[in-house]
Amino acid sequence: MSRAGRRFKALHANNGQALAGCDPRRGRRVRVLLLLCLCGALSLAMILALYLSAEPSGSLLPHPADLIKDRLSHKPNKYSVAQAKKLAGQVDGHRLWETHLRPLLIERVPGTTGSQIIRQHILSQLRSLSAGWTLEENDFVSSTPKGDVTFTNLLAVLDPSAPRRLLLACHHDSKIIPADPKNSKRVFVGASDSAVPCAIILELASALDKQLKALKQQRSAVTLQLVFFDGEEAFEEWTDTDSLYGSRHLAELMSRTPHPAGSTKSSLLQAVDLLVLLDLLGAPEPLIVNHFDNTARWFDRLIAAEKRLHKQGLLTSHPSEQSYFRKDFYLGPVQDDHIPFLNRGVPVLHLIPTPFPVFWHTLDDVEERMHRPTVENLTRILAIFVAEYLSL
Ligand code: 1BN
Ligand code: ZN
Repeated sequence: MSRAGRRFKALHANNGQALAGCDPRRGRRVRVLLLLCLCGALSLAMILALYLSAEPSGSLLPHPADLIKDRLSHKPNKYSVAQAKKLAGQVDGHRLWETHLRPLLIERVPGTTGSQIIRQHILSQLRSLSAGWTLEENDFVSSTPKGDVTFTNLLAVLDPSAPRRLLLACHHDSKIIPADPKNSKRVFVGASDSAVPCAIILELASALDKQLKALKQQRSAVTLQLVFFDGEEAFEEWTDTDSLYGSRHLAELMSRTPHPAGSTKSSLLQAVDLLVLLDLLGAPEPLIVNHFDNTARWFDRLIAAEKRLHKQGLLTSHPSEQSYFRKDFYLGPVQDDHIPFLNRGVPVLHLIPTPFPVFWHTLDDVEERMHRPTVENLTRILAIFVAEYLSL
């Protein structure tokens, strides 16, 4: 017999001797125990493997289906009379007009110096706040009837890592409209289209600054994002390709940006609870209707805020409790920056007056045609809406 064979035989014999010396029932119990230990170790290994193969930072990340569920079940924090009064009082009409709006009232055609000036103004206003916005200049080049143009969307997010976002948006570009042939200084400044909406959003950020700072510190599940689109206007005739340059670019970009970072399941677009788009605001007596059934309950919050502020005497030049936000008529949908988002399933509130102001796309869309009390009232209503949505 070889040495190896002898060794095997010896070991086998020893083993046999050891076992033979024990109680056979005890041997069975030891084997069962060993089997149970093995099963336990295998289960632990499988759990560990599943954990490691899951999304980065673990299985606590939201699933798209959960995001939709959370969005649909989202409850606003309905404010008391005293809270509404305090919030409305934080809106400063003078700051809105003098600080935010005035510098925007210049020509702002994409790719021009005017555009660069007003973008710096928007960014510097947001930088001056204490909430700590994360700012981004989203540049891209697109082919237009006037050749290749560089566009820049401006994005401001309070907490980029929050699972969900409320988006407030407007467009910062102005349409190319020839100056008055009799007075070359009379150029198109698009006061309602859309300098005033941009100023309203800046004033909301200023008025709610303290509360937004606290919201960020709480690491709330829903955060606020501000979007100032470039290139909403057509360079020539409005077509699918000559219009909405910035919103088409951003909706596409957000749809292919994983969110949270590294996720393979959900995108930044799916993180959008609601897109609130402001356009053509500033003229007196705007009639703003609800365009979408799936956001009707949010439109109702605007109606409720308008009624409440009216009853409290916190709106000026406001004849009846339901003057602006109306459910009693409808003139049809309007093309605008919400379309690329709507087409991808994002819930939208489109806050645009219908009919349009009479001076729409004319050189008369100027500061003098704007109605300061209306702009201030709309900002107060929106302040309540945003504060209730985010539970500020
Ligand atoms: C809104 C403000 N729009 C342009 N400036 C969009 C629009 C374009 C709406 C053409 C209707 C017709
Ligand atoms: Zn326009």
